Amino acid sequence: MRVPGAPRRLRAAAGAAALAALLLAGLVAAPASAEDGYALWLRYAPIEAPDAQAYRAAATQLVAGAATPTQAATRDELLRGLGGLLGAPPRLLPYPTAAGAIVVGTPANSPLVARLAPDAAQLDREGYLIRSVRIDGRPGTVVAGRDDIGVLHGAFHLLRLLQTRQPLQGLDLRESPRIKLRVLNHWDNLDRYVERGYAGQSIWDWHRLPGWLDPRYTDYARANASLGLNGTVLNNVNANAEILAAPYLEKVAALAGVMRPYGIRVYLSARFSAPMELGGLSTADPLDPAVRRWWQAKVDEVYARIPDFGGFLVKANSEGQPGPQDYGRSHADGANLLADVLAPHGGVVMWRAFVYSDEEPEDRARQAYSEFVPLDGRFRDNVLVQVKNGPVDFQPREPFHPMFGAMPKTPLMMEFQVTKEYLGFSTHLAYLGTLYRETLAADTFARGEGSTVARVVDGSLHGHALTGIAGVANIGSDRNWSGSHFDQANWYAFGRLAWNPDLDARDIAEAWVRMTFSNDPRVVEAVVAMMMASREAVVDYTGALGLHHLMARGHHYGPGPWVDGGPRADWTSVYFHRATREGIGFDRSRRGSNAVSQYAAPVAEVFDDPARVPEALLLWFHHVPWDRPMRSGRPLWDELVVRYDRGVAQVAAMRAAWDGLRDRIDPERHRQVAAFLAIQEQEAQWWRDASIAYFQAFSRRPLPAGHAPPPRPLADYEALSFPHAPGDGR
Ligand code: GCW
Repeated sequence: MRVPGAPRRLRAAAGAAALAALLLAGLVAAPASAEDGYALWLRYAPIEAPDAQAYRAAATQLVAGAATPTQAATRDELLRGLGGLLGAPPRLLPYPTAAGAIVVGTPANSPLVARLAPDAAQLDREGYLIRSVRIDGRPGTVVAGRDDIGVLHGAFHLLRLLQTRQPLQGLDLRESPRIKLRVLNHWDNLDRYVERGYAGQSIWDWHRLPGWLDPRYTDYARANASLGLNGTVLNNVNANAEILAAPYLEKVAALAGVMRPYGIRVYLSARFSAPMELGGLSTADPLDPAVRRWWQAKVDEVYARIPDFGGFLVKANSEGQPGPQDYGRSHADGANLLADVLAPHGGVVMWRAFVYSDEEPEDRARQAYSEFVPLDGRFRDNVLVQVKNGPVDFQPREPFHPMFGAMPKTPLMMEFQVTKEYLGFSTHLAYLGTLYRETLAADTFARGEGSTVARVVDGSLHGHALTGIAGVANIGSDRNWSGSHFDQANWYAFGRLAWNPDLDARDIAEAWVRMTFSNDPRVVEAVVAMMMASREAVVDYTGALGLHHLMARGHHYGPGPWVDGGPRADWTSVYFHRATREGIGFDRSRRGSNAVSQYAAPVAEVFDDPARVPEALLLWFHHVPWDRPMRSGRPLWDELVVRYDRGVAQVAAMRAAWDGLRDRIDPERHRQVAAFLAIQEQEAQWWRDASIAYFQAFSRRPLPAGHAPPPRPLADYEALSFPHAPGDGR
């Protein structure tokens, strides 16, 4: 280290001190900056020779303003990203002087961008274009948006091109988000407990806010912006009213300040009874004038602190949460009350449709539709109804929710679960890009063929400009953010699909692998193959052919097909699988609960017919005999057993594939993934054994040849208890 101008002895001392400081930083940083997963898909690892040369030539200079915090964030990200990828950052200049310049900005804030990409002024909000251009006769690249945030998104896309080794020549890309509100939902409590969270504590350190702004918040915002996400709901839908109290609003405002430069707005889950808990009112009746006044004042207070506050997410009259029905009012009355007070500020209400009656009800899968569809047309313009992807609850496989397509006058927001409550927590490798795409690509037939769920959600089917998509976050305080390296891919896939719901799950997986692990073709091929097969493996070993809700009670860890009794039938497994000596499956056909009738006619007909329903959904819609012949020619029982074993075998295959990559992946991440895959294999086997032991007591059929009987009696599996399994609701 050179310390110019200092006397020699001092210089040596300063040098030693600096060296010590560096070493110390190195010691502290080394384990952290090793491949511990913190960097997510923004690792910016050096591009290998000989490719590096071409990329360096295409990124010699950077012309980027820093007049606003967003511009500064964009410039810094490019310097950081290109610096990492190319070994040294490009020169930052006010005007290009050589070939290979990258020019970023909007036509409004950069005369050069106005000259190179005047059409950027016509882009959609948050959109961007990336184009190969000539600047004074020399080749260069322009990244332009109509607004600063668009430019930031474009910068991340440009970095992705390098990270995934795509050429920087001949570019002509134009991107805009298909869905307006692209948000994460954190089920985070104020004491940092995360409901259904498997990645440590909440990322929000409420106690130290607003004084301490953990740098992790900025990295969170960067990661989300890199995907094009633009909102985050900070607290659990099972909400504590306290989040709306002044001291917490101050903390929320501090977080909003960190998110703002990255184009991320904050939202809060509002507890419907907050006027009573915080305001001391005797009612939370949405039609009561005092209640309305309370919300009005509260919302004004929120906006005084956070002028770009996004709005409220509400879980009402669901699983014991308070709501308008407590006062004989409808979901529309409740949502509209909040919508009215938010509207003058530009805020929205995201009103959840995950409801089912407190009493012993009709088929649980039917209830949200029954309650909400009659309300179509009764919600204010700034209300979105947020619907889970399927009609029960984030199961490894569900049909698409029948509300999609059935409420043409109401913007329906998609809610996916990114955290894997039902797909093995954080230790099982299950890539959800395929699950998300399966739902988004499903055809509702609401307006004839081609009425996909994606088109309901992006507003194009029914002409809505206000549109939204939410993902229940899998983010926590764990160093690797998501509890496992592979769960980062689900955050990534959700974000990419929120931007463009028609993207291909495999392409997303491939980009993620290249950015997160390696561009080595052997790694890319093997890991993408693992990911693409992984979700189906979970379906197979937890219960295929349309079985659902078979997990253990409460914490939902491990198998529990025997779960029965307790406070309500529709929280048990037996309610959903309906196994008897004769057969298995929930009859939702016209002869049964008639849930099929909630789908548009062409879909209903297919689902209603056991011969035409996709086998993957057979037992969701039908109760059929154990010996029913399946397409494979095997009887149903044999087919189920074959699927259980196929799921376990797939996990074994993933382990073998991963082992084969030992020399091609950094040891730290390789070791953890390998250990988690071993856990997954054990647990897949456990699911398989316990489920077969249980269902065989009904089917009374032998296992097909070559399939081993469960090693232990059913009672042993039933006796297992995990009182401290993570993430339970409370
Ligand atoms: O999936 C279930 C979970 C609950 C959750 C609820 C919901 C936040 O088991 O923990 O509560 O759904 O989505 O509201």
